[in-house]
Amino acid sequence: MDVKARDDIYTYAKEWVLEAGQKIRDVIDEPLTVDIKSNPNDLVTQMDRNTEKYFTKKIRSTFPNHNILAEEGFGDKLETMDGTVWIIDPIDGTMNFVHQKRNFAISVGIYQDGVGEIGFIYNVMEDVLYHVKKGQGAYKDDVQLPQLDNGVTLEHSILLINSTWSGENKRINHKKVQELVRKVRGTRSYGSAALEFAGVAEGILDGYISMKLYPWDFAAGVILVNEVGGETTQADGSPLNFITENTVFSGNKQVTKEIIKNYIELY
Ligand code: 2AM
Ligand code: CA
Ligand code: CA
Ligand code: CA
Repeated sequence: MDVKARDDIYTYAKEWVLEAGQKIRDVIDEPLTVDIKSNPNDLVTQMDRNTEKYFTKKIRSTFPNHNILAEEGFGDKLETMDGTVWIIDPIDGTMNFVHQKRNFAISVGIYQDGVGEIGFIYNVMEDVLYHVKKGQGAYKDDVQLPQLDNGVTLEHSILLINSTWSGENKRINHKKVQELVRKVRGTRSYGSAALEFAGVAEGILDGYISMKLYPWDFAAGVILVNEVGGETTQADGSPLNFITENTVFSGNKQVTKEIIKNYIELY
């Protein structure tokens, strides 16, 4: 992507992310309409939809040639990552948004022909913005994030792992996962994939495993983690697919290598 064009897109995107966050904070104490999607724990609110609509409207009027992939269905039906693609999760961590009124994020990743160029993860209630332009450093607000310490071993790691590994349809060796949980120093689960990626990029969490994420959950996070020298793949080590759901595995390269080699057994 041309440097001037990228700076231009970055500037608009940053302004929209911050403004969308402000709009959410403005109404955080007002009553919510909570609807159920695929199952009783899969929630969506009018703020998820309103925030997504805010982005799609801005993008379509400012960059009519760009494509949009977004969770709540106001984007485009994409079959490829050709061209400029905005991948948007208007509220990542909706359950936290509903139950806690915190610990959720706006996630925006911008890709050019499949290459991640710009990423934003905005912790709305903390007003903390993680942002990255590929090759120009990853930042938490104004502070540049250092490269990950690839010397951290599994014994000294904090691993993010959510309950998706336990699903009956997930063909993963549960015994191995138990061994892994015992091996690491500690486990965590925050309930917002985007904030979990941000924690990995910040180096305060060493690895992240989820057996089910969609492109909008990881689009920005992947760019952020790459920029600090980490890596993100599917759980078997193969590249992520941006068109469908994925198993996802992210972290410093030492930890991901060791986990994939010794602890992930997929059938
Ligand atoms: P969401 O809040 O945008 O839906 C929770 O562990 C993380 O998984 C959140 O990032 C959440 O994103 C995502 N998530 C929630 N329900 C999901 C589902 N049914 N399938 C895939 N990801 C889901
Ligand atoms: Ca959702
Ligand atoms: Ca999400
Ligand atoms: Ca969401």
